[in-house]
Amino acid sequence: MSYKIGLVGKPSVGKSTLFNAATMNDVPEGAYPFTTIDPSVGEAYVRVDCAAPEFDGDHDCTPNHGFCRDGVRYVPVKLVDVAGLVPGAHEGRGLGNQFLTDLNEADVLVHVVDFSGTTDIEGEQTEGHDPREDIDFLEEELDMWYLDILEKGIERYETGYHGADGDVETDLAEQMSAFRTNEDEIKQVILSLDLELDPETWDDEDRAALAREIRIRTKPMIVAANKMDTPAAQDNYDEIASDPEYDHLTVVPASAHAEKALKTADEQGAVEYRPGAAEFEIAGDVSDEQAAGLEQIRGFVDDFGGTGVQSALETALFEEFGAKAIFPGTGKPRDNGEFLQDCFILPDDATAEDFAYFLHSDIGEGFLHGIDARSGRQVGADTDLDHRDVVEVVTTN
Ligand SMILES: Nc1nc2c(ncn2[C@@H]2O[C@H](COP(=O)(O)OP(=O)(O)OP(=O)(O)O)[C@@H](O)[C@H]2O)c(=O)[nH]1
Ligand SMILES: [Mg+2]
Repeated sequence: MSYKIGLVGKPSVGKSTLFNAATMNDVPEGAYPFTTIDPSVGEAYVRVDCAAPEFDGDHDCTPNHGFCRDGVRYVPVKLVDVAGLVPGAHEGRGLGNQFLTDLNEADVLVHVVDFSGTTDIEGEQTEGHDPREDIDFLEEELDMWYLDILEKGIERYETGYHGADGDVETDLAEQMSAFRTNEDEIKQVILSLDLELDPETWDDEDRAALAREIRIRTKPMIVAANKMDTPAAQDNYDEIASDPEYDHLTVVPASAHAEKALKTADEQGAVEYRPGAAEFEIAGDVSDEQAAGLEQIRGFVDDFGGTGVQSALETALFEEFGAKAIFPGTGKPRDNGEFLQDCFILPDDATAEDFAYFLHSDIGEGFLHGIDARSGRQVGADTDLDHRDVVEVVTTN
């Protein structure tokens, strides 16, 4: 079981390029709309500082999944490259709304936006396009999609056999269950907007506000400001990052091209580059042309603390969605040399007992207490675990 991060956005913004850079896959990339039709799922990684160096003996860890490089664990997550969305997608425009459904399978979304302004709202080549339009349209498109389904839920409530005697949140939650919401959440949202629990009292604006609020709660999303290797993108980024209208969004500057180039050069031995790092070194013989290209990337990577591809995925999962990484173990290597083989991603609010259940239902049922491997202290069932905790679970069986 691993988390799924979805890449969304209009066509030609670089979703597939970012997907390839993160997963080292080779799905088609193209400067024309709808290069991607069917979604691809690949294995990407999120970085977690490895706990191994903190324990006696400084043993190397032996990851079962992913890998560890220079003290940084790369923990697998699923990345989904979805087809491009154009305005009106919720009504079937472009490739229609099939992939709106694909989006529901993602735990968190990265909205890839072309900050260079060289593609229009439909993904065709242009110049001077304002990326703000893209940010707005995608939010609106998702909101319209939610509104359609909300309206169906209201109809269901109004025409249901219970008439208007049942609870509206029950019907809405059922209609919107694909969004992974529930009655409690729907009720909370209705009340938080100062609305009554009676759809007859809601006007169009109330319904739209309700759909938007449910979307915000159930579709955590950040923006990856892509193509930041171009001067136009850097200007747009400076402007939008300081625009109060966009304060509600986390915007991570990124260059999928730079990440791909560095990873490829690392594989070829031309540079030493640890994916996501803020620096790299030229290690082998490189042609003058390659050296010039790498120096251009260096300028960008220095300014923005990396290519942004790794940080976009990590910001989405750890900050926007809310997750933490937990290592099961005692802090000592096994006799066979295995050490800190696993690093699991859990929801932000997971307790020691949740962690036990996550490992296995038998472990959860037999849970006695946990032991924090760093301090040797016992941790009770309800203790909230912290990011990067190393925990041994003690059970009755
Ligand atoms: N300068 C620059 N160009 C990029 C970058 N990432 C992608 N591109 C270019 O943008 C164009 C579109 O890239 P794709 O990855 O096919 O875009 P997409 O969002 O998957 O497009 P659809 O599949 O049509 O929705 C290609 O020409 C890429 O080379 C980047 O970081 N910098
Ligand atoms: Mg694509």
